[in-house]
Amino acid sequence: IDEHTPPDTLESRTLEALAKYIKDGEPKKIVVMTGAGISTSAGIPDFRSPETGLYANLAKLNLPYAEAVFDISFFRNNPEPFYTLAQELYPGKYRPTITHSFIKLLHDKGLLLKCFTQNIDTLEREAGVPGDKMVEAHGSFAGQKCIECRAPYPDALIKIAIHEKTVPHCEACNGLVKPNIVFFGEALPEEFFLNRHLPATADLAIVMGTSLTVQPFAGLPSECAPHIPRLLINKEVVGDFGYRADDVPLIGDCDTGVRALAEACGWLEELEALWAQT
Ligand code: CNA
Repeated sequence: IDEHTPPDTLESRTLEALAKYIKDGEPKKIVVMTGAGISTSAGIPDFRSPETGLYANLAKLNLPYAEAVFDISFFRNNPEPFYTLAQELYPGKYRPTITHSFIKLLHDKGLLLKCFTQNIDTLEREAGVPGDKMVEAHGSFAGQKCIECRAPYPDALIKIAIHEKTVPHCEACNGLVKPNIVFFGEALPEEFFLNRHLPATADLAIVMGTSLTVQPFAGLPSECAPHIPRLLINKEVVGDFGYRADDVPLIGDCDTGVRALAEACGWLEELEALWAQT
């Protein structure tokens, strides 16, 4: 696709044309796909941003490679690095960003088919997006269990362990306890597989704040129907964005991008008011 290739569905590959498409009432089933980049302005570091990302700051944990901190076989033998990091990622101390509120606004307008997130911080829910509109593809910190006997472990005790940076063990079998977030080497939750056909039925896709490097999530935007517009709001071009006639890349910060889109749709005041309530 070069700049002379005409789009199929939009009038042009611009934010204005996309806003017109939305205002004309064309999309009724929007699929949103998000990653750590929508939460960085809340104060939660992502993985892969150079300098500020977690992977760039793991040297102090003495890992063989950065991803090891979230690798189930590494965790079995060496859970301390994960529990050192868990304190930084643990929900409860962060406020949703205006990007999270934008997803809630889409829901309020009856346009949100589903929000697929890779994030484990639950900020979409805290912004008011109902649980049945969410697919938390990599699980979340809501709940934890023993990796051996699968016995659930009490919330109150894991909070203490994470706060004190100690490693919690199962009360029944003394196995390691792990929050219900999906590590490398573990299966994704069933809800991901039950919903992964939805991008193919959407009439607009919005992808925000993800490097699209973790499979199978990274394949979701490619499953959208070929003629539907796909908006990318991200600091860098990712995945197969730009290869389709109706791809609109908005390269930059998510919060700035959703404000620009809301403004172009005439929703900015509503969005700011919604965010102010969070
Ligand atoms: P990633 O690989 O760290 O990529 C983040 C992407 O977002 C990169 O392309 C950045 O350029 C981009 N980005 C960062 N900040 C912004 C911003 N303000 N505006 C626009 N773009 C931005 O993260 P992914 O989510 O793609 O990787 C998947 C992993 C990260 C999942 O398994 C998550 O569980 C995991 N993770 C989640 C959190 C969280 O829950 N908040 C935090 C850190 C990592």
